[in-house]
Amino acid sequence: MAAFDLIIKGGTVVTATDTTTCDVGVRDGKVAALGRDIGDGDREIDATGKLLMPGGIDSHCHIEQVSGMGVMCADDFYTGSVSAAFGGTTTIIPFACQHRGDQLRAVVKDYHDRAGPKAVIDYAFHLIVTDPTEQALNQDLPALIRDGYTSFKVYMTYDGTKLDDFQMLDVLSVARREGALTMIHAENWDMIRWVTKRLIDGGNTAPKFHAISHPQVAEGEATNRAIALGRLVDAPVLIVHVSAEEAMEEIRLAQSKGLKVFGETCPQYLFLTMDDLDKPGAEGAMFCCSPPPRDKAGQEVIWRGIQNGTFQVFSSDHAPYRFDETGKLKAGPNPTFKQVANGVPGIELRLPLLFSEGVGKGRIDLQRFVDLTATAAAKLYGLHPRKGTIAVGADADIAIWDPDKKVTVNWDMLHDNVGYTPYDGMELTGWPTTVLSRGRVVVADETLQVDAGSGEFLPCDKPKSAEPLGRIVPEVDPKRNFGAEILF
Ligand code: DUC
Ligand code: ZN
Ligand code: ZN
Repeated sequence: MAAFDLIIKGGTVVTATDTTTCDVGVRDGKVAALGRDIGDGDREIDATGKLLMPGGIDSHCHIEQVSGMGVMCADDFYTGSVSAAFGGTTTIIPFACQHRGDQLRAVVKDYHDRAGPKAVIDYAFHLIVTDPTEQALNQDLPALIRDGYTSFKVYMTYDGTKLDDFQMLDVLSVARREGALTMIHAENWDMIRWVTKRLIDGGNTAPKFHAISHPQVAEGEATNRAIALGRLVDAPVLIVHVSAEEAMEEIRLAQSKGLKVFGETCPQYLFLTMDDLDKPGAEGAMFCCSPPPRDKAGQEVIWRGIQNGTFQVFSSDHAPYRFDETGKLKAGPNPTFKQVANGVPGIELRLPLLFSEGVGKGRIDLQRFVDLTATAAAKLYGLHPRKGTIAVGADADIAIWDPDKKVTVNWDMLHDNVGYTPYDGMELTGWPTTVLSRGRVVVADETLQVDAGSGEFLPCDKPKSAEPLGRIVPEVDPKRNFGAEILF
């Protein structure tokens, strides 16, 4: 009998800390041994000349979700997870999104019903909380956190999703008490709608004005406020999809003070600019996302944040809408920018883009690449060490990369259901050619090898990232507030 179910021979194993050339033995879906001459497997993969990296974890993607404007994503859990897998991602953490009036428990059940029969790779869920009722705060959230939904996103913007500061504090204090991490969409809604009204009143309705309507100062202000709200109740926060220098600087400053403030950025802020929104007719709608892409200089700023560690995670924020009446053009062939569903696809290209432009161009090393795309997310969201690394005992979620493979991006080669890619024509070097999830070969020879529904739900642990510092601001510290009891 062979020692392993599978052995991957001769590849170079890359983790967030090391690079080693060795064989990988897989048994019962887990990495069982790393080394040379470790034995044989029932199945063998020759990975000579290839890189073995932990399968990516996409910790920010929208799948089979109805947007605030009532538009259904183009990808369901089948196309979304297949597309992720072809791009080297083996775990996704999409959102179970509460719309106002929804009960959180019912929302979670609904997403399980959608994902269970379709996902081909493993998945967890973040919650989106838009309606922090007494029931949600005191019963549903604590119970769901205990059941493995240990992170939630809140919005400071949009009429249908926005929490005010008071509600944010309510949610943050539940997160602190129960051990969950709060992800924050930080943009100042009043600034956005004030500028939007003036743009629309002036007849400036084309998609390109979307970029003008979300000024960088709106992101910077809200990021500053989000951090302050977290500080008041000593709750760690993670600022999602950061696009603007001011926001990045707020995060950096907070980190330099020792606060638990985490940052996420996405491909659209490295590879797109606001000029992409300036296309003929409604075509710019394909690039409308929030926050919007900024300018060339802004891209370099975001690269700096990736290099200096301000950003811990690089997610896709895959928010897929087709360029037709089911998606971007739901309001008609010439929508105002206000009517365009916000979001761009990116679940499949996230890793190849960062590999080619980051590692390939010498901006980051392989360790940073792995950390940004897999390891840090596993740690931040309570999936480590099962996910996010190649180590004995971890799930055998491995992407085997050909670091020299050259690819010119076009939508036909992708596996999502969006119908276009914002990255069309880009020339990339490096591509994941074989992708394993729990030791199962999911993708090989440019073909999907597994069935719909073979992905598993992953309950998340309460992450260390969410543990409070124990450093509440003096005014609410029982030792400094004349004895008043302020319950968090
Ligand atoms: N926020 C997201 O996280 N994704 C898409 C659009 C948005 O506003
Ligand atoms: Zn958002
Ligand atoms: Zn998003």
